[in-house]
Amino acid sequence: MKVEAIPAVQGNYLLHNYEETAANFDWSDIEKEFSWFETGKLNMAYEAIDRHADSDRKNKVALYYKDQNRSESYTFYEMKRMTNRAANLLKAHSNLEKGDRIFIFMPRSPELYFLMFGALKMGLIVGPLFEAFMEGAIYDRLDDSDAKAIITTPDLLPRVPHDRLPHLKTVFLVGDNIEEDNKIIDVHKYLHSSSDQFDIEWLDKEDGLVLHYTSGSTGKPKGVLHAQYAMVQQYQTAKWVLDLNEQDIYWCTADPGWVTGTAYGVFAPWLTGTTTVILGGRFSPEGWYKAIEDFGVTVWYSAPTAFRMLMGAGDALVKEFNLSTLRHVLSVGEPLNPEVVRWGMQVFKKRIHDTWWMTETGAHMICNYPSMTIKPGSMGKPVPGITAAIVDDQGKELPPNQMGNLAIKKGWPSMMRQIWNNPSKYESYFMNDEWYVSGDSAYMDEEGYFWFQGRVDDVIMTSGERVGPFEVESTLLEHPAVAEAGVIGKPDPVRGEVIKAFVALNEGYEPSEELIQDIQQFVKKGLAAHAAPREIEFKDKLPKTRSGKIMRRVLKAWELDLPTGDLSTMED
Ligand code: 6R9
Repeated sequence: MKVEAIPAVQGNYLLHNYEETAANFDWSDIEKEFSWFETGKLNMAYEAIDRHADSDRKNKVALYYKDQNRSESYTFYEMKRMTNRAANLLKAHSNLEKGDRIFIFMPRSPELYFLMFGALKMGLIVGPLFEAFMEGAIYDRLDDSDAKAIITTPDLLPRVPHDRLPHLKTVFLVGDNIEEDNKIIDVHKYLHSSSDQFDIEWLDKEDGLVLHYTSGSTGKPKGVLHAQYAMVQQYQTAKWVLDLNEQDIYWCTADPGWVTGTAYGVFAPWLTGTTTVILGGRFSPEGWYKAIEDFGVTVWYSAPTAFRMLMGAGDALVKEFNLSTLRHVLSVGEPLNPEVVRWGMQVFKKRIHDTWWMTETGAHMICNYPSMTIKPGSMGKPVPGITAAIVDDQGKELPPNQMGNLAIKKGWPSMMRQIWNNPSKYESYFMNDEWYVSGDSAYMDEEGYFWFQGRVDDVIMTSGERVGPFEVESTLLEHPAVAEAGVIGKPDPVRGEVIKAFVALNEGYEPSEELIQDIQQFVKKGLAAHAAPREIEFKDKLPKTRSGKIMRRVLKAWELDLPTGDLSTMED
């Protein structure tokens, strides 16, 4: 089902001529915009906070924080002071040194960000964790990285197996009535009395920044290490892709446990001195629309699952809020179905700009820009300075419209620098020392737009036809009864594989044989006969990661009675 292209937006966007910029751009030009251009000595926390606090942005709001109990704001100057206090506290109550790993395992709150940037000021490598992780997931990550400290809350403390982690010397606890001992430090006891002056640890460009663990299809989660230098690309894409300027109020809905919540939750907006909204607590459509209205959000970055949930909450709800400040809307994390883009045009009168990148890439790679036509269903074009291609299994570039491996020419600023403790895993990402191979399959059309097809191992072969599960899922979602869909290939003696769909229904629909047939007909008509699922199974909910990706490998494991592998990133 083709959706019409959506023309470029007229206005003051920062990447006004994609072709011209892409032809002439060199990343090293951007280094000039940083305070460290001459010295080469840098620190993310300085660039993101102190630099603005020491400028005429001093009293500009850096952070609006809101949850059920708190509603607070902090200027860049206040952030500088609070992060200095946090750095002093961490330093005084531990033996942490530059390059040591410290994990953060707590719900969103201003303290999380004070402590995170305080740790960065000390030159520590920060490992953010999802709040819903259980003991096994925490153990794997802290053990693999020999973490020396963790920041957590009394509620979450029982899930930190500190007795089994010999390197873990200090547990910083953020809460009330805390009993300290030789390991446990009460953060609130010292935070406000610590000095608000701190000597930042100056680092080299290649020194560590964050360590994000991410799950592959097999084995234990792997630790993706990013370097300080990632800031070059995070800064520039904040301008080109997020289109952030001085007046913006920016809201990224991602949790800091996910790379989106660090790179684009705080680093990118603060590197550009932009006011950032952080909303704590649980998702609710009302709460989210209200946040846009209350803060006057102008740039909003979220994910397809969230947009689909908002879609499910109905268009009438949107009308109860004043969302007129919204100027630019973006999405990341999984395929943005054309249906969702069309809905965005209807209800927000805004284009939703898809962006493709990965934990390993550290920043945006392939995106839609305000100055460019959007082809709904496409991820857009490479960020200027990035070379993307579709290559075959030998690393040879394929012509337009052929499906293959989505690859990026090695050596962009925010590229991961290590898989922690696992050099051979790191090497396995690269082909011929030239291409980083993403593990996604895609094709590029004649106009240079990239189209996502699936994870390489998710591609379905049925009766000799290659079918991308995403296309089938997108078509399924256009059926009025379907709220969520996950599609896998099921081994079949005749056809190689047949297509099986797992479907969660919208309210008001009940599973039935008629409905199965109706949905099958719908896909046959909308997409292709060979792409229609032979089997449809109804589920109340589909297995998803915390960042909203449908876990097809779990669906497949259910189907084939196989072990499901590492589930630490799965939603409850
Ligand atoms: C930032 C982030 C990376 C994987 C990636 C791909 C999927 C991300 C997407 C997308 C289709 C998009 N993905 N963005 N698929 N369209 N715009 O998501 O990092 O959690 O490491 O996931 O997510 O499969 O390979 P991460």
